Amino acid sequence: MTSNNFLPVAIICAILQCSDLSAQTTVQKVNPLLFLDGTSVTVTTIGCTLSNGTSTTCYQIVSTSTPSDHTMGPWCPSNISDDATQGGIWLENGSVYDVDGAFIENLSTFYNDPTWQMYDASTGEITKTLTQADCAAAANPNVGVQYQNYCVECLPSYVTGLTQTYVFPVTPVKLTSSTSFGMGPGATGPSVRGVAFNGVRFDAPAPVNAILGAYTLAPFDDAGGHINLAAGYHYHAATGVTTNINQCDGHAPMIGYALDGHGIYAHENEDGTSPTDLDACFGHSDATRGYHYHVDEAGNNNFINCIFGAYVTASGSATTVDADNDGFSLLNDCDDNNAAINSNAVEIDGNAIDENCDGVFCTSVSVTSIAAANPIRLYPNPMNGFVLLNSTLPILKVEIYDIAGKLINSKIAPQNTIDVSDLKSGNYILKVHTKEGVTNAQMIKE
Ligand SMILES: [Ca+2]
Ligand SMILES: [Ca+2]
Ligand SMILES: [Ca+2]
Ligand SMILES: [Ca+2]
Ligand SMILES: [Zn+2]
Ligand SMILES: [Zn+2]
Repeated sequence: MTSNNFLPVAIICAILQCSDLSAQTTVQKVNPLLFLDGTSVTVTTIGCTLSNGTSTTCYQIVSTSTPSDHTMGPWCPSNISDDATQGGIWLENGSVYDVDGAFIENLSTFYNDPTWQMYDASTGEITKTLTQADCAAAANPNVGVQYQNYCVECLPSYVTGLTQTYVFPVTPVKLTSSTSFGMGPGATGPSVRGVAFNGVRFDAPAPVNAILGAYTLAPFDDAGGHINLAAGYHYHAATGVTTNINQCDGHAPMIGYALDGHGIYAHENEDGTSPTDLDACFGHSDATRGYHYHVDEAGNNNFINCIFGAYVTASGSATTVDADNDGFSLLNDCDDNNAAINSNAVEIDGNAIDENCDGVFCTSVSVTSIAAANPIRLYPNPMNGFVLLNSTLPILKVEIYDIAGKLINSKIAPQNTIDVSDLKSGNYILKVHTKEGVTNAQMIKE
């Protein structure tokens, strides 16, 4: 055989798109350990059948749709004098608007329609749903005239006891063609887009036109979520409030999993750019993450457009497996086919492998502070107005120190949200006290 029989590498690569080959061959499994511990999310392993006919193993997530990493609400302000902290957001035409009192006051101008009058002109009081019956009646596209000009908010207390179940293949399978989401013309796939690490779903776009057509407004909170009586709390926009897993290479942070088991990442990379090579579903591949999605911009009331992976069509009975015999069952192992990968493994830099199953492919990421007993996650980081703390233990006290070690502020028994809007730009150390001890976390204020 002579070298004439070989096509020059450049030509082969032009045909096969060599640069994509390694990206296409990387397949990242679903990591069950990334779902936030607690009572609101339960993960089990079950047998399942995928849309391509394959029988395989799946993770089943049962969620109460109660985020443990941020508070829910507020949605509707009470008076047109209220500021943005007393209301949520509205998504219109690609932009995110604060639903403060002024937004409600100006609705007739905003939508150029004098029928909008959602407040009492003499008191400034905003007309909003006040009971579960109001919520049920007004959060309905065929809302009656009596609920026109209502700001609709359904409260968490209306949906206690509700659970949602989501099933992901442990190993995602990319198909040669995409599946459109359910509930649309010609659609066969699921309707839910994916699930955040807190167990709350990324839902189909909110039916904004029907909502507006009824002269109602059903705002989202600052995390992009609101409640309906059937689905409970759910997201329509990714605003960066839920748990982010920051990447080692500046790629957009991971925010959850799509229902086909492929990872979902934020819209923007750390430098503010967004990928330019996304397919029709909003997915692409790289050598580290394999095939994955980037969500749409928050203002578009959208996450991803379709799925390219096989989705679960039937689920079977519970399984417990420790296929690689490393002492970590599939439920607690991010790769149950490799005994060198588990929560006790040592992270190795410079590869696309998350050896220790913490969701990060390298030894250090600036925004995650790990103490042995109690990892504390801060996000967003850098932040501007507030910081959210994710701790597995109740937080007793948080102290904020400047870089010189001077105590700036101390908060006793805070909720998971701390207002840092009064801090100057710069680096700070947070000392987070729990009954198990103190964890230091670095925080950057923009
Ligand atoms: Ca194992
Ligand atoms: Ca393993
Ligand atoms: Ca890791
Ligand atoms: Ca690694
Ligand atoms: Zn909704
Ligand atoms: Zn990407």
